[in-house]
Amino acid sequence: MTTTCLYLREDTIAAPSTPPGKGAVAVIRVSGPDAIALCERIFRSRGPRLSAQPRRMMYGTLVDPVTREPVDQGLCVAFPAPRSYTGENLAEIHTHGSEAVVRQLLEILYREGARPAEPGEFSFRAVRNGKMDLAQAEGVANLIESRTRLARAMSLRVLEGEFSRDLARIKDAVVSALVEIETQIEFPGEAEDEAVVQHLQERLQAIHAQAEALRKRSVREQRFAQGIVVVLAGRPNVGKSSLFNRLLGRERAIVTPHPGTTRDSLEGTIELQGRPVTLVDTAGLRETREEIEAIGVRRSRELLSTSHIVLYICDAAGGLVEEDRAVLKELKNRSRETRVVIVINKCDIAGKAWMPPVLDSINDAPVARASAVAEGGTDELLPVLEREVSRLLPGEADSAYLVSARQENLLSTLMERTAQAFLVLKNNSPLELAAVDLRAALQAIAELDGAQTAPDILETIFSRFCIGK
Ligand SMILES: Nc1nc2c(ncn2[C@@H]2O[C@H](COP(=O)(O)OP(=O)(O)OP(=O)(O)O)[C@@H](O)[C@H]2O)c(=O)[nH]1
Ligand SMILES: [Mg+2]
Repeated sequence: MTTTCLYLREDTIAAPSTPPGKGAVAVIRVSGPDAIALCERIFRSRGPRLSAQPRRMMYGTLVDPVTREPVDQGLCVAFPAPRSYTGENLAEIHTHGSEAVVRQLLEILYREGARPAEPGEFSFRAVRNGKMDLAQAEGVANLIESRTRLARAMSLRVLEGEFSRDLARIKDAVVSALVEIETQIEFPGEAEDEAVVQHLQERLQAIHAQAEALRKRSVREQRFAQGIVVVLAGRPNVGKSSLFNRLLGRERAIVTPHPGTTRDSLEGTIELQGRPVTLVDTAGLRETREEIEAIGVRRSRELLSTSHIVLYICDAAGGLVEEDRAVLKELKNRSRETRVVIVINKCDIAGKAWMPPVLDSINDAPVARASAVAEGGTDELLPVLEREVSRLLPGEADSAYLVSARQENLLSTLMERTAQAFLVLKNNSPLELAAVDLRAALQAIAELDGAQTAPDILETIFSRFCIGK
């Protein structure tokens, strides 16, 4: 039986909600039709039964109902359906944070009829029972994984339903436009047609603007988990490690006048305008027979195409040479998404008034002068880097949403299809074509809010969650 089948069952599930290992407290969650009755069988307290005191913590002893052996003392609370996280009967058992206690209680629960929960199955049930939509559930997963204040705020906004409300507004507008288009298709030839079509065109333009705004507010979660990755690369001795240290604000990497100083890549994290950035210093790119350096060079090349931004450094004396152009050309072929900034370092030697020789534009990369040693040496570079970083983590962080790659793709589809529908009307093409686009837009919305998401996709989404959530 596949996991998908398990997700779709309506039985009673149980799982630890706290991470494994020792801790002050461990929490076990049980959800499903028998959840509360099951906990009543193993929880003995002096007070009333669990079901008689919903949503109130009770103190008592957890007992194996078969052997009557006490397992631990703890707290129990019942959340009868529908007022629970999952929308089903749900109970929580709070025990001492001991692996032995948790293991034994789970064994008892499974023996007494509960099934081990799949990852994210509690949240899956919350979605199934209309407690939240799929977008909100993904917000929960992102919130749990948040490592920065910004990422947390952006996930919470999704979890609280702000994203879903924006989406619902677009959905309503698309549905009513589609109804109107279909009416036009069915009853053509009325006198006021032209005005109606004109009006529809304006509406579709507005819908597209809304979809575009939502897409722009949404930032992919990977970029926050790790930060924007900025790799400093270039030939040996151009000052990569010196600039790395300068941007980092401390002497992290070794700097010497000898080419080939850096062998291995080094990472450091900074924040640029509140956005997390991981700087990576790399070994200088050159042909070498030296074994360790050669490995470093290979690693540098790999890092280039997996980074978000490359600061490609040359020095003011040498500028960009043929080898540099070859590296940048290869990079362009390997990774279309990587942004390149060309940095001309050691401008202090060339003198303040020095301007780079006209560089023919390579990969449309912006060029910034710098000096790793002079005062104000990063004044030109920093704003360029900040601009590139903010392009990747766009929007005011205060109003942005953190989304998954899947959601990002669906939002792009929504944006493209609404644009298409608008163009169909603008170009006086057959209305049927606009209807096709709008239906595709609705499909994307349905996959975003979970109204219509295929079981295998649901499985992939929820398997990202921890067990017990
Ligand atoms: N005058 C001047 N010297 C610099 C500047 N940046 C680096 N240097 C010097 O250039 C030499 C090489 O600097 P590194 O930072 O080690 O260069 P690198 O690109 O990391 O070199 P590898 O690790 O060998 O690839 C050192 O002697 C630095 O002090 C600069 O902006 N101005
Ligand atoms: Mg170096």
